[in-house]
Amino acid sequence: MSSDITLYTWPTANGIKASITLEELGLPYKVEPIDIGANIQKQEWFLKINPNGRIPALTDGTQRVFESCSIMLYLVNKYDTNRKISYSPGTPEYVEQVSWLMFQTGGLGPMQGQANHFRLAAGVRSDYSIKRYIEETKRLYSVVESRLQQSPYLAGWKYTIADIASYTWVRRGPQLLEIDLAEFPAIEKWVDNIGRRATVKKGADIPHVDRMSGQTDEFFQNARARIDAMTNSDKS
Ligand SMILES: N[C@@H](CCC(=O)N[C@@H](CS)C(=O)NCC(=O)O)C(=O)O
Repeated sequence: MSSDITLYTWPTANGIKASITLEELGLPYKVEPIDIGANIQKQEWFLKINPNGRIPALTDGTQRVFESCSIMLYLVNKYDTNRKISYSPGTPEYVEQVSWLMFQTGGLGPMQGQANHFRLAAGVRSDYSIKRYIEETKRLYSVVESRLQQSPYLAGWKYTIADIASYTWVRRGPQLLEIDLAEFPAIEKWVDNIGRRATVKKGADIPHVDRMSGQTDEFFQNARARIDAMTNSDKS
């Protein structure tokens, strides 16, 4: 099947969901780097592709697709005819796969995103928000842990886009938020296994950006220390 795919992206948790999916499917695609630090995603031309002004977005010929999980579903529904990383529409496993995708896009992503923001990047210190969002992130991890205690992958017995969607968030959460993965042994094993895939390694580095791939433990320690040095701004 022919494709004319351009991926507009940046190497973030949402961005790499799309590039890992494309790598898994072995599809040819062009990459248009969108530096979100320079607000390229808010430019007029980009809003025509994603009216929400965020990455990732994708075009396939004249078709535009935005929202990372929507991009993943679009790609597998159209191109994963061998069902390498997806289940067939109309099957119970497909419904399970979509349920876990929605769990990620409606829960894990937004909650961990807020935890990351308040713990590492905010302009004020809010102890209430830090506690609320880290606790909610950990609660969501415990939901993933329970599921992975029952089956090796989120949608069942096969590695699918449902795993990719949550993996891209969970792989960095512990480092960013000081979450001890020893509390979540099934997640730890699942993250290690997925992270070893050559396709995942390649997709997680698209586009390659030195300042993103060079973020070390020290970088995140410094970010947390900046917040800790502020006075808590919550009103009681
Ligand atoms: N629900 C959206 C979220 C996309 C999103 O928040 N992308 C972030 C990067 S991970 C972004 O573009 N941030 C820049 C901005 O908010 O302007 C999706 O899954 O695609």
